Amino acid sequence: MTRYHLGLDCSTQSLTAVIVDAARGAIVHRASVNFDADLPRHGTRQGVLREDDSTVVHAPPLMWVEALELLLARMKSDGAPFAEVGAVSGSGQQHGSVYLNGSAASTLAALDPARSLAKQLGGIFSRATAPVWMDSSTSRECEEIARALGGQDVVVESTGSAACERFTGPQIRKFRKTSPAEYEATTRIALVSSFMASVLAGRIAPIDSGDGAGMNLMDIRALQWNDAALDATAPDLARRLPPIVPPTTIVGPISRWFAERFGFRDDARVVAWTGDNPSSAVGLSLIEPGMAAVSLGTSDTYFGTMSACRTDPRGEGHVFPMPAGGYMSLLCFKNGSLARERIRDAHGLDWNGFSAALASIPPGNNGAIMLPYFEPEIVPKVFHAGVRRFGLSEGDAAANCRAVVEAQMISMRIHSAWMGVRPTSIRATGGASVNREILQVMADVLRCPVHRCAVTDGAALGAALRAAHADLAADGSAPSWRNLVAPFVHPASDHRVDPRAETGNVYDDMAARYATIERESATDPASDSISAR
Ligand code: ADP
Ligand code: XUL
Repeated sequence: MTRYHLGLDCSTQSLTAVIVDAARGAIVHRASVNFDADLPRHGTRQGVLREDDSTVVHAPPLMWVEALELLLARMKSDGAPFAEVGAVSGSGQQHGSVYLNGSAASTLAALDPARSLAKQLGGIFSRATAPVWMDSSTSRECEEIARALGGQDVVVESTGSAACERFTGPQIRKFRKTSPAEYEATTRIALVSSFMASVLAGRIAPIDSGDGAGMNLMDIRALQWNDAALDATAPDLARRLPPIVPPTTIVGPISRWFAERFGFRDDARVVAWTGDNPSSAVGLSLIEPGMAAVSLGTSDTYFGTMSACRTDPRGEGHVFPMPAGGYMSLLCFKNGSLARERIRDAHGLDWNGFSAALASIPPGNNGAIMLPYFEPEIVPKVFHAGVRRFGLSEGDAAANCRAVVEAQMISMRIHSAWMGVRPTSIRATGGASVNREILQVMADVLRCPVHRCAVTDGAALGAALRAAHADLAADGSAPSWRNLVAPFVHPASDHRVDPRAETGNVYDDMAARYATIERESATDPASDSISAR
């Protein structure tokens, strides 16, 4: 009797597990391993290894393998119901790549349950570390790939994203240029997601189209490798890549190593893993077109769902196929909580003081505007940090609190317009979503109700729900996505913030002005006031 489904999320700093009972709509078990604290021998800080050149950021894949063994061992001793798990899936931090040598497939297929995973898998890598999404050392390779393909417009249109430093293709190109012998010794290149699925299934797993879209190598419409992109990236790349499959593909039964070691059933299914963002979209119940979510974390991200594939002509946003069908878009704003904290601290406030100050000034901030680039920005691309203020004095606490939040929400509105979908509601998550005043500005600027979600571990939850969907479908009783995810979205108690009618068209005018200022300052950095604060 199988009742449960296991989802894992191998993120930057931790490996997290969630077991769901889909029939009851309940999470029955949760656990997590923190890479720095639990596996200190790998010497990571915040899950990664940095070279002196801070643009190079890698992580050891063997650490993720050890984390998997440690996590499942802890869960077993806590009584996790592994014998009743029908299927397992997972998600990984996107873009990171793992390089495997010729011994990988046979080693994975013959793991000895009496010995630890890490001891047996140490020899399967042709590159000891995996470049991860925080690595930004491939600007030259991005230029070379874009030039070979006929320009960034062509890259966006064919792969769904502009050639980006952290994306896998540019990373592979750099590896081939700097370490040609190791590239020659590489027989398979995996993503973090497909690597972890390979370990679980005891065979080289395919790459799912959701995570494949984060490589600058996949045709975003055909959902297959794009030959021109492969040729522009590195020689003989096609034979080093596994096939691309739909996100709910069953890779095979779980490897005997896991069955014997932890008591999984021999026929428990491993479902293809995907990227953490497509998986989070499921965990946040974004399964129909026109839905949107905003995560207000260290950085702010905006997810939107679309029925058809539409790409961002400016090359700022990314498009990934969704596990539940259709596509999702992703925008990543680096100056999120970081920028809000800088203003809060500059004026000696706590969050209550910040919120009160923000609320003391009317929407539109009496015409004051800030471009909040405390750090170089991803959307829009701003290479040099520098806050710009227009009609805004740096010492005015209240006006600065309102200005930073209005700027962030207006920027989301402007830079998500290419998606061509006006959301009817937005789910808010992440640390700053507890702040009602910030959500009020979001609702007013984006002109729709904002629901605060209590979902944490959204990527692992999404993985468990994908495992459930694929497993039930394979048994001939595919549930509707809507019914499957609905019980898991618990709105927080004070969950809904509506746009206020009295705001009127203040933000239509302000968005137009903001867009002009943003455009002009991209070409001419002169402004009323540029400062580092
Ligand atoms: P991440 O997952 O990226 O580490 P979180 O989603 O945990 O980030 O969010 C952490 C951020 O939430 C902190 O950086 C902090 O600035 C912000 N935060 C926490 N409480 C509040 C609040 N009441 N108002 C605004 N921001 C808050
Ligand atoms: C998305 C991105 C990150 C990683 C790590 O493009 O780089 O969100 O997926 O979470």
